[in-house]
Amino acid sequence: MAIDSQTPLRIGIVCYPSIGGSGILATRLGEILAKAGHEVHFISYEKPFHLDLDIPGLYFHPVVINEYSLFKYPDYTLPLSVRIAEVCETHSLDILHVHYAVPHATAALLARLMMNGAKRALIVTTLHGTDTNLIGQDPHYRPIIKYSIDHSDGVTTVSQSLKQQTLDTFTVKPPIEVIPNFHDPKPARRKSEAVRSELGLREDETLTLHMSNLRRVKRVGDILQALLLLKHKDKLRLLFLAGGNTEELTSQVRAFGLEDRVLIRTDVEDVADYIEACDFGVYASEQESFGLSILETLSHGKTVVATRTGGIPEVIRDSQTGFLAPVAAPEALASAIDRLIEDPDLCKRAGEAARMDVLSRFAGSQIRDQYIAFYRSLLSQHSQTLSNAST
Ligand code: GMT
Repeated sequence: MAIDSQTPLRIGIVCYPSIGGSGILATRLGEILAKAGHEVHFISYEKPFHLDLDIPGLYFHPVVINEYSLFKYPDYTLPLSVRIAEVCETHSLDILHVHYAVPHATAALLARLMMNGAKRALIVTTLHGTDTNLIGQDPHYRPIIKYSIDHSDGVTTVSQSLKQQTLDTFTVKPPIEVIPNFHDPKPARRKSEAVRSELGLREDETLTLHMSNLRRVKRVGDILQALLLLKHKDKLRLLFLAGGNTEELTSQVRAFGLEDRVLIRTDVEDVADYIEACDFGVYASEQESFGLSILETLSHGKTVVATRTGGIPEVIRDSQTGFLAPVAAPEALASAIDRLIEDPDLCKRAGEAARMDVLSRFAGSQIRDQYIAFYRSLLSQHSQTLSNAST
């Protein structure tokens, strides 16, 4: 059956449910697709963090993983593919949108093999970075990543930079569509003064914020070194909203003698409260396909000092909405931070420009419509191919 431009779609979403850019993005996308009247089915080993199942048209299908002593290593891809096939058949999905080629697109392709005869959901694979710049470099995974990308019906990347990296890494067959991430800021629940007082900030202190799952690629040590190099070190406090293991960060802070300058919070749910309470953000990643935390910071009207790498220059307009520095150059980070401490008006102006820029380029409704248009164009090409084959 041909799907006209008004028919609501039935969409499956496969993502990692944990806190992390790709899972957050997939969750928010599913929610706004459901709010726009589409039927959305999440498939994962756990309910994605923050997924609001009270939204009509939104469903969650858990993947059950049993352990067998025969398997030395627990397997996820096979039960995931069985679940995908079940959900595709039971709910007649039009689109299966998988976040990551491996293992999600691979499982979707296996599911397709199992469903011979049933309506074929088109597989859309969104690459978030790891498939290309981490596992894509491993010869033991590379061929299956390329296979999973090549056999997807549509492929998207979250930035132009990741598209180029993907093309340089694999000679992939399907054209790649760039659809950036989005963020609609939530209002803070607490007043900034209350948050600053909870953090023990003096009135004249500037607060900068860094949010990430602390992995080596985030180079948080460079941020600490930048702090040591500041002219105005005594006026700045740095707040980490951290996921992952904070042990290494804590010992680095101690080794640098920065205990009175650095605050670390983990498992924070009311992120908006802390972003609203800060003056600007700071990010020192070595590689970042997009930088969803940066976008989140900018969306609250806070400018950002960050490294010029990957997709970051597509998110930040240098010297307008934020300030870019080379990777692994703490002195450049320090001079950008000093400038913002010295010139609070510049900090506020750049933050306001950032808020407006996010609204005009990265609003949820705009990016949702880009995905819907992409899904519909694939469906219409597919029905054209079927009708050509039958004549
Ligand atoms: O980098 C992370 O901490 C998480 C990772 C993920 O897989 O969720 O983030 C990747 O995807 C995000 C959403 O598209 C991007 O905003 C991040 O830039 C990207 N991380 C890297 O490229 C290192």
